[in-house]
Amino acid sequence: MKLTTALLSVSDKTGIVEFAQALAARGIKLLSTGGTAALLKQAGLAVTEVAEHTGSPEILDGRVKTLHPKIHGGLLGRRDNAEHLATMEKHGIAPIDLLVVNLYPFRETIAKPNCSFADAVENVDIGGPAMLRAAAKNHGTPEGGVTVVIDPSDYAQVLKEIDEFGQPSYGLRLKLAGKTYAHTAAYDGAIAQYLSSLTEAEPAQEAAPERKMWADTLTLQLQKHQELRYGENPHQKAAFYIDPVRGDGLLGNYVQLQGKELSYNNIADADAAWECSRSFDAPVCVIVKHANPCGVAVAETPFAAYQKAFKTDPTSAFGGIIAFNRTVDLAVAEEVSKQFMEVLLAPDYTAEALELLAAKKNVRVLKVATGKAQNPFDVKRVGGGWLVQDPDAFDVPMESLKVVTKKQPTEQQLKDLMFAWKVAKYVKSNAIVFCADGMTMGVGAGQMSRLDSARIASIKAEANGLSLKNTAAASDAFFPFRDGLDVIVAAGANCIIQPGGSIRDDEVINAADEHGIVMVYTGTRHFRH
Ligand code: 93A
Repeated sequence: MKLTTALLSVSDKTGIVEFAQALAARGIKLLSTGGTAALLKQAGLAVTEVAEHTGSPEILDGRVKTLHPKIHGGLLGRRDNAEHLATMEKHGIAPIDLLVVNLYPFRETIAKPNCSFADAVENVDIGGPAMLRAAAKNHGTPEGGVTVVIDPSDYAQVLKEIDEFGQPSYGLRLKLAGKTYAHTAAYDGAIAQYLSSLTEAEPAQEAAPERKMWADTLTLQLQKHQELRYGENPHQKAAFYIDPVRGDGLLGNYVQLQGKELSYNNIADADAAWECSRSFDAPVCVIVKHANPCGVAVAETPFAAYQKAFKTDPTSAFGGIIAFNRTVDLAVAEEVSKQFMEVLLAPDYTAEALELLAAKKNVRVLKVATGKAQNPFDVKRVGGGWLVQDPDAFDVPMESLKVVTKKQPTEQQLKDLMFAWKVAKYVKSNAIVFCADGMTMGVGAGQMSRLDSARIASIKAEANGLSLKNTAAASDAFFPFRDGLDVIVAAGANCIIQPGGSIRDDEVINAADEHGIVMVYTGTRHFRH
């Protein structure tokens, strides 16, 4: 089948003139709506306006431009159905083989700080999605069908296949049809989300309406980034999707320089390591196993940071994910290569470091973006739904710490406490973290009782030959009783940081005073599940 007619109606006019020129050069007739037609005519192209084609003018401020049987019949009539073709002939409906549409910029409009309700509503495209859905439905059969294009980055491929086959292949038509419905679904989702975020009466006002923090409807537009060999376990199928609208996570923010394909668990752990490492300003090394840091340290250099972080728990670090917030040079690459690691993350690598790492073919080496931006929200799947929350983006400033014991902290203790607190935020609850001199000395993670997390942290420290004497300890949430604190002090800590807020705070403060240690409150907790 040869393409005869294309309809072009685009708000984002990127590349449209060149694309239309290429279509015209291939003898394809161009139909177009007002603004698009004007632009194409300006470029010297022969274009028939949709209004002229249908015999109906654009009316109602452009709200009705393409909603006409001559357009929708041209898009929907089946090319392999004699009755359809006869009906089209009878009503003077010419087939439209190629539809190029992108929609009124609804999302961009409502993202503007002063967007009025009227502006938002006028940017709800009706005719565009109707045509898109019609064309995508009629993508046809291997013999022929309608090609639908919403994304200027697909123009080149469409032209290539027209040249090769006379019309885009069935495979491409199918793919573009799927992409189109994903797009219209997300578009309508954004409108639903906007409308359901408005608090009553607002629509009548001229000013930008006030929106609820959490709309009644939430839409996520996810794009498949990569298929994974399997999920958390080999019997689970899995894929990695990115959120192109809001994505600020690891997804979409890394380049894999070498190594085996990332696995499901690699991505989850790498994300945890990356999140933690980029929350530090000083050179840091974070080693993660099963989503928990098993060694974190800051130092003058990434090399020294790694040596310290590794010492925390060399056994757990085996097969871990290692993240840096500084360039990895040859010395660091040599040092980390002494152990078995799954993934290495850093903002950059020197050429010598990469050369050395190349010998370790299996190690996945990722170059990651730095900076402190966060995902705008966290999502967690539960039976029958999703839990959605703000990310835990709060970092307590040192000035806000409240000393609750008789004993005041030294400057060094304050530094250690702040470090311990920062790390505890990235350890699964219940989290107890012992630190000294910018290094984790014992990490107790993910226990159902805070007391057990404290015990585990000290058992691990001992097993790794580290003394907890005069360390700083962080607890991600308050102590419900004094017993957890007693265990921490018995292990050797001389200062503790915790949120406070238990009904037994007095009992816990008295215990700290009794032990003659320092305790500071943050006022915020960092549960992480
Ligand atoms: O207002 S509409 O919903 N009514 C329509 O019938 C219609 N047909 C196409 N908007 C409509 N469009 C949209 O106009 C397209 O989706 C495209 O975004 C835009 C292109 O208009 P112009 O060519 O005048 O710039």
